[in-house]
Amino acid sequence: MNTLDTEDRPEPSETVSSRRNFLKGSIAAAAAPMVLTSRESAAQVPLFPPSPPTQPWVMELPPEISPIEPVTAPLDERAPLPWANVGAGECGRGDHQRFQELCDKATQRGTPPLFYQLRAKQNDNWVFNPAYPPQPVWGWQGSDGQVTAPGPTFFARYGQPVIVRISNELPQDHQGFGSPEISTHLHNAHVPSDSDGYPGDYFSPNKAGPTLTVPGQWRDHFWPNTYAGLDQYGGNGDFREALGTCFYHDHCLDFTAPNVLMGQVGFYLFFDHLDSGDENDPNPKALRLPSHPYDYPLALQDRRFDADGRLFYDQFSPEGVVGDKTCVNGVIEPVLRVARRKYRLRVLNGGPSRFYLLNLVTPDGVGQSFIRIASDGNLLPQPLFDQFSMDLAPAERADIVVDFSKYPIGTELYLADRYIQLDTRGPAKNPSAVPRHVLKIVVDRDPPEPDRSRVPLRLRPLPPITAEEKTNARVRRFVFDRKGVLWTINGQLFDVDNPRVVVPKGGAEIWVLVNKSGGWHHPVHIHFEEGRILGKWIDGVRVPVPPWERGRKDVFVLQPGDGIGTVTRVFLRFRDFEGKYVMHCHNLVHEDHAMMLRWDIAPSTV
Ligand SMILES: [Cu+2]
Repeated sequence: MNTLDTEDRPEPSETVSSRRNFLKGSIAAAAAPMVLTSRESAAQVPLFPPSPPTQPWVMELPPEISPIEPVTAPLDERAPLPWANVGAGECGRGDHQRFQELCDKATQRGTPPLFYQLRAKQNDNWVFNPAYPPQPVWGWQGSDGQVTAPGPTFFARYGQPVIVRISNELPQDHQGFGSPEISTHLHNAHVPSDSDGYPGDYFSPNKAGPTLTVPGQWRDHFWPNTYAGLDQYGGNGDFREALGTCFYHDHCLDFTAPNVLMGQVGFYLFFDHLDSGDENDPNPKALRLPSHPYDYPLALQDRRFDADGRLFYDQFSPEGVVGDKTCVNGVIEPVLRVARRKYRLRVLNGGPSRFYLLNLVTPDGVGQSFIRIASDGNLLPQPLFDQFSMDLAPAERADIVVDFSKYPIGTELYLADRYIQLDTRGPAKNPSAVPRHVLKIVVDRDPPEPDRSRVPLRLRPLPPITAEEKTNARVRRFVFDRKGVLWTINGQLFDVDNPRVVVPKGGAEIWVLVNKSGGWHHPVHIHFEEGRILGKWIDGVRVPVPPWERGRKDVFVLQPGDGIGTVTRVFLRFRDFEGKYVMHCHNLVHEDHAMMLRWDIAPSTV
């Protein structure tokens, strides 16, 4: 395969490979971290000056979101193909797996594949807050022509595949942090390897990642919107494996954190016959959860700004920069106006590094209850009533239902964070007594129609795991640690070209995730299929798995222990597709500094 090695990449990528090589060298050379605070130190010292003051509660979020619309697929030489159309400007990706089969099946069902265009573009005049100057972000342009960061939200339906043509129109002469090559990952969706946004699959008009053959202006992603278990369940998959709240984000090798900070994130919501997105659905099986426009995604992202109010980041520091401002859907301290009725709020920690302990509070700090219905985008088997907080590590999601009908018009509430976090190692043990408000919610109207939505006592059942499956599962152990100034898994850095683990297609395994890096939290994300936590141990003592972690998850938060460390056992299946995937720390700073592992699904020999 004619690959372009990272060593061949021109500026700014040469800087990267030099950085990587420099840091690799420093592992052997440096017995102790050079620029870092001691990893054993529990002290939290701010490494960077705080962001300048902002003007809170001035910017308004739109009262409802508008999903991206599909467009007509071109019928000319740029028509979507299962293989890379390099002659028409596509980068040299792998062939789409099961493309014809899944598209034909969907067409027979009366839901033929949809085609979308998503263009990564710079918006020169993004306003994070009125106190800061308009400045460039790397957003997405969808069907409405606006370039926004986060990008447009997809409403996807299980059983109806999509082909998303992502074009890279970012300024290729970019200076500063971030690198204008992209590889877009649809977080944990059941997606074939060629469309998973593998870190080595980054592309631009003149650069190709090491796992692509040639550069290109654009790239088609085949997202089949299929449940896991295609081959076991008559080609349709297992509806118990559905995702709901999902997001797409850049996964470019070495540059995920700065590229995500620059804006390369957007929501992707899945619906099916149960979670149908219609609270008036006459289908008796439909859950009828609060639906659009009362279904609202909220992406929280930590960012830091310099003295002039410009986005700041140090991409060469293996400790990165923790943001002290929390953007909600791209703006700081915005207002969301809601009607007096139930809402489904889909809260995403979009990273890169901050953890949140979120409460819904009155202006004088009184906690308000809500119902939690999903973790990491997966509906729980039963709703959790009377919840007051959500603990969200980078990439974790919580779907909650809040009933605003109990508040009079004019009520003001806040979504507030109570974690204290001064660096990227994770939050301090004791949360703050004083909540930090990140979003103001104003109950400002009665709904125009009666609220027929509900939260049923049963949501989505969990797929069973048999005792036999657990007994037969191969067990692998992965230790997340630190070596010199970089981050490692089982003592090794990320190797983009070679799998460290090869699993058989159709198999099931137990992965034991161990955190020995004293003081550092690692929210570990395993691509492809959701896992189930079988058990957790802190310093050798088994601890209960909280109810919101007892469903399917794709992020496993490895907290630090005070002694020998923490252990989480996860049951995973690997079905339907083949090829390369990754497991990595979703503290994007750790990911960029090599805490990532390539694992491949090999064809089943059975
Ligand atoms: Cu980490």
